[in-house]
Amino acid sequence: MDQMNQTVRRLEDVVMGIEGNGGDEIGTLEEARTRVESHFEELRVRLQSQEAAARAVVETHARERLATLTATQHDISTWLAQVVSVVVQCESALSQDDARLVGNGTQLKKAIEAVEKQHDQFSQLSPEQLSPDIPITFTKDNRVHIGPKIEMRVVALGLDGAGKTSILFKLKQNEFMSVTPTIGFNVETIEYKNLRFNVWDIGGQPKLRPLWKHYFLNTQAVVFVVDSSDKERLTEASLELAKLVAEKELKDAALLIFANKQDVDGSEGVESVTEAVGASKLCCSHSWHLQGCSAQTGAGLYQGLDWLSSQLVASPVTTLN
Ligand code: G3D
Repeated sequence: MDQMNQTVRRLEDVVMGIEGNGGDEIGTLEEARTRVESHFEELRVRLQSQEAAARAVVETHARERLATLTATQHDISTWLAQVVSVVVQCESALSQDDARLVGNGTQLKKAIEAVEKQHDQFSQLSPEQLSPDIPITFTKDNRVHIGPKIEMRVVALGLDGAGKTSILFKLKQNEFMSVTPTIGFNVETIEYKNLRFNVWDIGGQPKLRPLWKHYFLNTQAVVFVVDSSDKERLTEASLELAKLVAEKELKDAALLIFANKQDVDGSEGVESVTEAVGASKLCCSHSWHLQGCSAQTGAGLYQGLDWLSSQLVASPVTTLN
């Protein structure tokens, strides 16, 4: 009976702990409610400021475009007036006698040349300039991007010989090239769907690795390349990966690990590379993905880029009129 009474008292305490005593003591339910409210209040405040920033970007974009269009309209009106005046000059020249026509010839030619030059300028207006569309894309952190392509800064890292440069060449030119080791860095731009990846391929030799951190500022994604056929160096790769994920400047960067050289006989598969480099444990603070690939055949490379774009872009390009 004692035990049962004790348990009943404890349960009463727990109920009171949850509900509060109706007086000064607030129960844990009320505390939890307050935490939920303040969490969503914070989200609302953050969303409101992100919305304000996005609106400002759109407004500025529209204002600048309208100002440019008005200036162009004005230029075209001036140009039209010049064309009319040149046409009138030409017509009156037709009724002149030959001697006067020859005398005025140089002057007329100059006027026509000036008009032709301006014509070149206006005929070069791009389809985007002649379209009212405002192509908007939202990034995952709710920033708005206007334009056909979103730029993404990516660094490609990994041990020397892992295949960074070969992957880049394959994506860039769609051909596997024999490469010379990267001494400093290569920068390549890879266009894929509505993204433009500016990729910094940084040399992976041990003496160059301390320099990697100088490339991290504003990096949105890291592509870490592992040679799946070089089992002996998987531990070394894992140590370098551990240093990368600990870098403050990369804390928000998405991490794509390419398990490269899958075409080589006897190379480690995706699961054993994941295990050997300890990816699940090391990378848990980042959004990460390990993709098997081959720079030689191209297999897996675009799946990797698809994953990267899904990490950056919240919605596909939409067009507003
Ligand atoms: P790095 O830029 O990471 O240092 P590289 O690496 O791109 O220079 O590649 C190192 C070597 O691996 C190169 O061979 C390259 O041809 C080869 N390689 C890269 N990717 C693959 C792949 O997917 N499959 C195969 N079979 N080989 C690959 P060499 O002989 O030129 O040193």
